[in-house]
Amino acid sequence: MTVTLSKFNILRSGRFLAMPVLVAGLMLGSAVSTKALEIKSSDVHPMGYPTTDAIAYMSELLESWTSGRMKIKIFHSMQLGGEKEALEQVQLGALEMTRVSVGVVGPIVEEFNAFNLPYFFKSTDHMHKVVDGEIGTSLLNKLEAGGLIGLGYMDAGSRSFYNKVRPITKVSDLKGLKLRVMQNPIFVEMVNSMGGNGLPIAYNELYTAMQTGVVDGAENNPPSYESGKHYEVAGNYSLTEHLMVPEIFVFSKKVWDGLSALDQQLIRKAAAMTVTKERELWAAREQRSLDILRSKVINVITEIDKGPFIKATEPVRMKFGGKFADLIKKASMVK
Ligand code: GTR
Repeated sequence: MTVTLSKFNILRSGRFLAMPVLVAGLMLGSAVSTKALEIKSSDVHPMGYPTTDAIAYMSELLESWTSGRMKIKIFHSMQLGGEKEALEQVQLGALEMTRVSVGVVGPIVEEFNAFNLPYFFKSTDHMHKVVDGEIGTSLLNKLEAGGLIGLGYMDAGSRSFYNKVRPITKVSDLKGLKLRVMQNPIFVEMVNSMGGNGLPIAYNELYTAMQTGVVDGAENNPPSYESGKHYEVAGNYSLTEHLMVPEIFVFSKKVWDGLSALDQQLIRKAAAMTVTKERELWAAREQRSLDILRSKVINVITEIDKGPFIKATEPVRMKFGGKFADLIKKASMVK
């Protein structure tokens, strides 16, 4: 009698009420859909990186909610090649999901290039408010026309230059340096505007390109520079923080359209929780990567006067941002 009563009390307390409701919804779901679904998802990063670990968490959520009926198989560490190819595979429906940088999404939905402009976001907080708000949501929706379902934005910090020739402390230090960029013309012009030579190369070819001297260096955030061991071949890292490009994870519309409404809902719910998880993992990893780099006596240059870098890249913002003047204005007003 006492036991029954206390159970009843627990169920009545607001804190626990959500759980039975969710479970009931999911049980209804398994009655509706019994089709097993293994979602293949690719990432250029290894396991243990915030993005891959976040997708592993998403898999755990889906598995537990559906008693193993739905799960994600992660193809990490560039097993499926670069990001441009992964996006193409997802568009074709050969791959269900991928996590890529917004940097390579510009060629599919042009407006994403607003987020790819140098020194565009004012801070991480500003970026979160833009991508999580009306602007970010409307861009995710536009992906549908390109055969992709946008599931959410993840953090990727700020990108900075590294190279094996000399430390960059001022704009003129870029002169003549061959620097790899992501495959999007905006980034080539960004490097060129600062006096360097920007070369678009896929991420999976970058380490070798630096090692063999095809390029002198590249640019990325601390976790990628550290986890990709790029410091082994390009030891001068200067925190110019010229780009704050978010990550995105997308689902194949071709596959999505064949899923039950409930499965779509479960994926959306898991995706929202995955975004939060990745951002927590990211914050911790960014600091840890900088600590690891310093412990390896990598030349991390933090004292950079960003003013001249912002000025040098103004023509790039003018040239590529002109088309999205309204979006840019709206984003700059987001508080
Ligand atoms: C990383 C990002 C990857 C990839 C890579 C690159 O920061 O997480 O998705 O875009 O940069 O430079 O290609």
